[in-house]
Amino acid sequence: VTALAPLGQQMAPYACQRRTPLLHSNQPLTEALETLAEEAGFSGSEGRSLAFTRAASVLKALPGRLSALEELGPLPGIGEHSRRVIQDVLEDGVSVEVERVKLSERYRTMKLFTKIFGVGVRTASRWYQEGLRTLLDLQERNTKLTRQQQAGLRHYDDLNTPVERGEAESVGRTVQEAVQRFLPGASVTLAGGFRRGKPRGHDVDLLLTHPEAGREAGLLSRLVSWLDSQGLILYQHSQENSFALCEGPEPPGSRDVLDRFERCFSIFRLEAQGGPGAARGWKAVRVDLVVAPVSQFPFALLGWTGSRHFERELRRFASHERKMVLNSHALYDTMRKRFLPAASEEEIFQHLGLEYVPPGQRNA
Ligand code: 8DG
Ligand code: MN
Ligand code: MN
Repeated sequence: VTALAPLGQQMAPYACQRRTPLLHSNQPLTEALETLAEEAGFSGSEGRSLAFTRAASVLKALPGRLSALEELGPLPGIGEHSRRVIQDVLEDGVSVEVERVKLSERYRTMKLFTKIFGVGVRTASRWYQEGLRTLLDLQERNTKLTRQQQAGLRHYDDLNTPVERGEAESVGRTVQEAVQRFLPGASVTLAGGFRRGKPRGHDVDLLLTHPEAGREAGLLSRLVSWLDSQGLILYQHSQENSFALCEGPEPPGSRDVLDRFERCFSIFRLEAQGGPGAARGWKAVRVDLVVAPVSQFPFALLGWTGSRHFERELRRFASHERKMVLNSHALYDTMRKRFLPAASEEEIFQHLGLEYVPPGQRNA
């Protein structure tokens, strides 16, 4: 790319065809666009939300700092509205529209409520309509809460304090040691944002498997009971495996359904590592535990490494460009009517005819 060529000249249309590092040069622009994406999501405008997310994701993959809108050239995936926001931030340092959103009562309340573990946009929105505005309101008006939401509220501050990498590794070691008691040879892999190189995150995503097929069955419930008996679990909600590959060569269903591994959404009681929480001696940390049979492990690893936008783009690419269905269990070729097995993430990219993107470059 020469100095005169537009910065975005070589930009491929799908995020899974690009390398997106963790750190990039257009933070103020992507923050503005992601605020609007979030706000659109709060309003139930999924399409608009996706458009802002796509635009932000394109900027994250630019090789340098954008200083004028013209440098973008005719980039795919950046619409009129996003261009206007970019221009405002470039010219004035801020976008009036974004600042207005950030100050609005609705946005602030939705943010407060959706930061409760177990509260999604629909619930938060209903509470807002009912006139609730603060966490105290929820308690004083005896709002009906699920067990998960009660735990989320009880540990609100801890769960909204970022998990540091050291803490994530400590949780990983604890789980690894516990797993060895029940299933020697099983492995525990740190996925999610930490695998993409993030120094901190909102939870710890751990993927469990065993090199011999079938040995992993039943592992999760024994593991969680033991951790619980040790006083390490503050909340847990487990789900059994409901994926039936053995039912026959049915293609996976809808593209965006949650995967169906045996899994556990939990809150761990982590002994303090120093830093905030050290005075009290422990800190509540969100942990997702997922068990995959070894034949599905590469798909699970790819699916649970994220980012969410990178995953969405991989699936969109597979379906629109390759007539294949990708999820966290398998890759299915709808033309040849067969599953495409893979022993590594690299092989999945090969099946899709994509250049391999290492985890650290999936921060789309
Ligand atoms: P963060 O925790 O630091 O905020 O970032 P993250 O690690 O990228 O986000 P995440 O919300 O923990 O999601 C990690 C990946 O897990 C993401 O690519 C989506 C994937 N994932 C699934 N199924 C499910 C599911 O049922 N629930 C959640 N929360 N994530 C899932 O494949
Ligand atoms: Mn995560
Ligand atoms: Mn997670």
